This record gives sequence, structure tokens and C-alpha cells, in this order.
Amino acid sequence: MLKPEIIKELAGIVGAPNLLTSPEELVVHSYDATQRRSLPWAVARPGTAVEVSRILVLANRERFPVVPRGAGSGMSGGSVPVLGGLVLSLERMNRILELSEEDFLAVVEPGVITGELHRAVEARGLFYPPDPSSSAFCTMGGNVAECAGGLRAVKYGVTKDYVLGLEVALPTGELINTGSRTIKSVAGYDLTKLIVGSEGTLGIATKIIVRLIPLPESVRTLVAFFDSADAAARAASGILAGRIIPRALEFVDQAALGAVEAYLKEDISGGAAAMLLVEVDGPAESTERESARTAEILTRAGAVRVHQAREEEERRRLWKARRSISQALYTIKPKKINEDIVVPRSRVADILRELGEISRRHGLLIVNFGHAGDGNIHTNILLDDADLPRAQAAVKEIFAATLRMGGSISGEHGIGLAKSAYLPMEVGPDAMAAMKRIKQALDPNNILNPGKIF
Ligand code: 2HG
Ligand code: ZN
Repeated sequence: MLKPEIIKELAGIVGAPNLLTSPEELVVHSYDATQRRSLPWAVARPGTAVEVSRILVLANRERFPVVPRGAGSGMSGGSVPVLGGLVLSLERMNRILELSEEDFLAVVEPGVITGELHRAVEARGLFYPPDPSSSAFCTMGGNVAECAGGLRAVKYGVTKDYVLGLEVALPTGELINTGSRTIKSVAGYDLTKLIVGSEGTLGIATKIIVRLIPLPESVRTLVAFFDSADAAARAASGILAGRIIPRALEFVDQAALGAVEAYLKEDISGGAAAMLLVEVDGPAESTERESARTAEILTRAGAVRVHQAREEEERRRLWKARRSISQALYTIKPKKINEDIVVPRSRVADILRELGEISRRHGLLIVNFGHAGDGNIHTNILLDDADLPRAQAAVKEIFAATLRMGGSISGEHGIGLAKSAYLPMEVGPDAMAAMKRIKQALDPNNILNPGKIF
């Protein structure tokens, strides 16, 4: 609980209307997309970096937890106030501050919705490639905190590849600037990269400078259906082996297709066992050539049907279906454990085979979909409460198999609460200790997003 005088002090910092304590507001700020929940003691909605910094200074003085929050769409419990404390919502800091065509960059506040940044830069013929499935509602601050990946990482990389610099409120309240407005900068340690993906445990980004690139001139979207998941996975590798790097190369298995078809009430796959959704982009001539080559590779790899989506409406429908899978899976079972394992791209077919074996061995329904092009597979164990012990055993086997193949237990969702017990499986004891020393150095009182990662 926060003492009344602290509540008063917080209200003095953010303004009374932006300090929320009603039971309804506490519930609204208690959960994320993992369905984990824990009530905060209060919610503050600062409007400036200075307010963020003053809140952190107060939190250090009074030793209460501060949990930064964007849209609450995270997939690992990162914004869930598991130890209570103050949720610090960045929703009011939602301005695009600058869009520089000369320097190819945008400067945004953390509460900007990623999809809004996409629209703003694309209207100027520029492109911000990172595109999480949730881009219609997730925020740039959340993307930075988690180092969001998404649908276009296979060709363009992930959030950290685009962040040039940050203004950060450190856990002890100092406001610092990292990086710069330049492509190059090696002045000291790379604090930008340290903060990106630190899951709101090392600082709160209050301003974000991102690199932009020219908007690709044209895009072609292909969809291919297969009679087995294995054939689809091998076809995905075949595209890359053909030296084509599509901007998206997504895999969806039969159960995921069934769920999203029921959810959206439309038939997409005609009952196929797996689907690949492939998108190539670039100058018109090369896109034409690459899409023709891709169609050829898919057909040779055994696709039962390959189709190029020519109409914008069809593209939109296909992507809507892909982006809806995560929610649609709840129509099958009331709970899911969703993982975002990532393996070297050449091992996608191997890991899918292994996942099939784990699912059979434990008698669990495991659904797979995701970013086959970069090896990042969303393995979702769908379950009722009674399945939980078996599901937990399966998760451990899934991570062990992933690591055996040279992969990582989290490609883009972060460790948060969901995977903290498993992090030592991947990160050795000395590296764990080094990470903890960094946390301790920057947040000596452990007030910023405590209980996450470790
Ligand atoms: C996606 O790619 C998201 O759609 C969510 O990362 C994945 O729910 C999931 O497993
Ligand atoms: Zn994803």
C-alpha cells in the first residue's frame, strides 16, 4: 500500500486526474496478454520525462515498486505489477515529435502506437520495418522494452536494429541520453542496446529515436498450402536456400488455421495441414521476379496450392487472419502457454518434428505458428487446468530441444514472469551473475519492475 501522503505527492507530480486509485482502474492496469494478473496499489500517468524522473526519485526514497506499462499487450508478464506498487502508464506521452526526411529518422514518445508511426512515416515515403502482430495497439515504448520482433524481422531485423538513441529515466531518476541521431556512434558503452530489450528493469525510455529507410516500392504476397507441417517447413527453408529473403515468411499449422477460421468465420485454407504466408518487397522488377521464383520454389517443394494475392483486400484479409491467431487460440481451450522459441533457420523442420513428439508423449494439444523465416516459432500449449503439470513438463522439454539445436528460449516476447524460471537453462551462471550485477548497479533499491527476468 502507498501511504496517503505519498499518494498526495504523486498526485502533485502528475496532476490529480492522472493519479488513479479506483478499483476499476487498478483492475484495468493489472494484467497483460499472458492473462497473468496482480493488482497495483495505484496508477500514475505522467505527461513528461521530468515527471517520470520525479516519480522514480520518490520511489527510491520510499522504496515502492514502479512498473512501467505501454498498452499491456506484452506476452511474458513484463507489465504485470506482480509485487504491487505503482503502475507507471506511458499512454499520455504519445506524440511523434519529429520526422526527419533528411536524416531518415523519427523521434517519438513511448506511448506512440507502433501502427500510427507506420502510417505517419509511410505517408512520407519512409518505412519503419519492425511490425509486431499487435502493431494496431502496442506502443513504441513497449516495443523498445521488449525488443519486439514481429512479422518483418526475417528481412529487416528487430526493434534494436532501428533504435539510434534514447532518452531514458534511470531507476534512480536521472534522465540520460544514449546514442545519437547518427547511424554511427561508438562513444562509450552502447547503453541504447543495453536498454532495448531490458524489459523495463533498467530504465524507462521517455524519448525514442528510430532509424527509417525508404518505403519499398512494391510488395507481393503469396500464400501456399501444404499437406503436412513438415512440407511447409521444408519449403520455407527452400525459399531462403534459393537466396530469397522475403520480408515476411510465416508458418501456420492446421490447428492454428482451424482456430482462426472459426474465430473470423471464414475459410482460408480449405482444410490444408499447413500454410505459408510469404511477402517479398523491393523495386517493382525485382519483386515480380522474386515472387515468381518463390511461387516456383513453393510448388517444387510440394505445395498443394500456391496463390498470389493480387487485390489489396485479399492481402488485408490474410494478414488480419495471421495477426488474429494469438487471440483465436482461446476459442479452443480456456488457457494457453505461449512460447516464442527461436532456432537457427535451418532447424525449423527439426524443431516442429520434435514439438510433435513432445505433444504426443504428453497427450497435449500443441499448436505452432509464427515467423518461420527467422526461426521464431510460437509454440502454444492449449490447456485446461488439469493439463497444467504435463504442460510444465513439456515446456522444459521444448526449451531443452530448442537449446540443443543452438536456439534461444525467447525470440521476441521476453523473459518477464513467464520464463524467468527457465532463463538459467540458456544463460550460464556467470552470465546470470553479470546480468544481476548490471541490474544492481543501475537499480540499487530494486524498485524498477522488480520480480521480472530473474
Ligand atoms: C505473433 O506473432 C505474436 O502473433 C503472438 O508474437 C504469438 O500468441 C503468440 O504465441
Ligand atoms: Zn510473433
